[in-house]
Amino acid sequence: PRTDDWWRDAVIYQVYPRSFADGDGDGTGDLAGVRARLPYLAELGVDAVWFTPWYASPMVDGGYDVADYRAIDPAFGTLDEAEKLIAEAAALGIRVIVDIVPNHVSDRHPWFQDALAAGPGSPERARFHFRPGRGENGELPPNDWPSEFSGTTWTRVPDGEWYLHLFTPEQPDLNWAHPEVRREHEDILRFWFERGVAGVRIDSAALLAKDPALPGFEKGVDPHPYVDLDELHDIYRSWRSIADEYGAMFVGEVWLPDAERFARYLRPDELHTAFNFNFLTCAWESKRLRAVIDATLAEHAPVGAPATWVLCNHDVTRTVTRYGRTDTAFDFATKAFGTPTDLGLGTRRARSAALLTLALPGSVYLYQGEELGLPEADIPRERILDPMHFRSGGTDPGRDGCRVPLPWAAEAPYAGFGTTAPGEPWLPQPEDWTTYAVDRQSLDPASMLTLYREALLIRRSTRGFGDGPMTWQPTEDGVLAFSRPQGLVCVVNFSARPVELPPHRELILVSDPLDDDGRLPQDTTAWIRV
Ligand code: TEU
Repeated sequence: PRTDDWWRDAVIYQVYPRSFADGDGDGTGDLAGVRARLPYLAELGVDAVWFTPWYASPMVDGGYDVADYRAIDPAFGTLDEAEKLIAEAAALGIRVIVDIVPNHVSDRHPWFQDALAAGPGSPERARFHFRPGRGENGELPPNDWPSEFSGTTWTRVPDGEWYLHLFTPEQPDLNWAHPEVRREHEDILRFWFERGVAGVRIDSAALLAKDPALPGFEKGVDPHPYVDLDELHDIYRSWRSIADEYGAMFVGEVWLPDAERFARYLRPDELHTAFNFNFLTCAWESKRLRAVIDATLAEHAPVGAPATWVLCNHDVTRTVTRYGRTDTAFDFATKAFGTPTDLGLGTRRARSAALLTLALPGSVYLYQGEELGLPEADIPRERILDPMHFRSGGTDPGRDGCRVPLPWAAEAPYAGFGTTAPGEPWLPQPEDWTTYAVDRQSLDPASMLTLYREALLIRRSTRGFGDGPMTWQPTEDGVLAFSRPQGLVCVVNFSARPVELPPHRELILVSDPLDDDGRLPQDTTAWIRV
């Protein structure tokens, strides 16, 4: 692999360790499982793997509640195994990205335990946001901030003080105005860079800093009391200088629809990249997608950062399910149980979207199972573990439906989730999961997996995809076409009218077969050379 700015056009595969592969047969994915499946990732052709948190954690929020940032959770393995994994991946040309969760810690983290024990006014409490309550006896929370997962953001401790948590009560927010909080995270970054990781994903990257007055929403949200505060940029500048010592990269989880504010995180001395959620949430619709692509490229160009293209992750409805719905846009607020979906249509669109995404300039994120065309699973209510579900009062299905253990082998128990011994997966796999199994798809030239393997091979071996400019070609309504360097053209037909491809073109790859007249059908993408 290239050692220079590899991340500018990389394909980065997201592993959710709990659900990727289970090496010890206890039904929970682990590092042994990942190590056993590294050849699969190499064959798929990805440049890097991003691991969602693998640290010691009570797993209240799938590991985003970290008790020790320098230890691997025992359910996943050991630090020694993580180091072996990083080395084995490197030997296959795959880089490792870890997930840092700076906004909060687990309530089991020693700092929070110390803060509880030390009491009001103590230096231990100063690392968090502890406040007296309002009302005569302090029985009301200090302000009215709503949690990211619905409900309040404040929990009261026995001595009467309240602490802030933007997510669950088991995830107390750190006070980023405290120098020890900054120092600790700089140490954690070095700890992982020293162990050979090539990059860091920054969780909830726009939420860390809070207005110290903690003004309630009744005072308005302009400026917002905790989203996108200016102080963040100073933090990321110092992080960048540490990453530069190691030649490592950052990808920020920056949920900010405003293009100008978003781009500030990507200035040359801040984060290298950030997830493009405007692309993820966009409907499958030609005009809107083109507008998002144009806005994305326009906002990245002035800061010199590459765009990222993301269709799916561990927080959102899986792509084939979303694209099979009447409303194909993604919105946390409208997520509901039992929304009808046409999986055939969704799959067709997801295939088309895969080739569109992989032809755009920048880096691409692929969430485990996306390459298998997995749908969102219906998790029986009594098996749901995601706190987002409970905190919504049971109305939101939560995120477990996109976190179901992967199917590897159609004939094996639990679809081969266990690499050495079968164990009942921590989330139930749907009945038809075996139809998506890796071994079955590997033998099927028309499978989603085969399409991804072919597309990634072509992308890697063809200069012109990934890096470099793109130019829109004139098309009819409902069709997008753009050219890349070396005469490569990507054509996407969203419309019911079949599209004639130019004569004398070489067809490189197509997401579904051309029609009998050699035209591109609806919801199909072609890569051609003219
Ligand atoms: O998600 C943060 C985030 O994206 C939320 O603010 C998002 O808006 C929310 O899911 C919907 O309201 C990250 C992780 O990706 C997620 O899995 C964690 O649960 C969360 O941080 C807390 O660490």
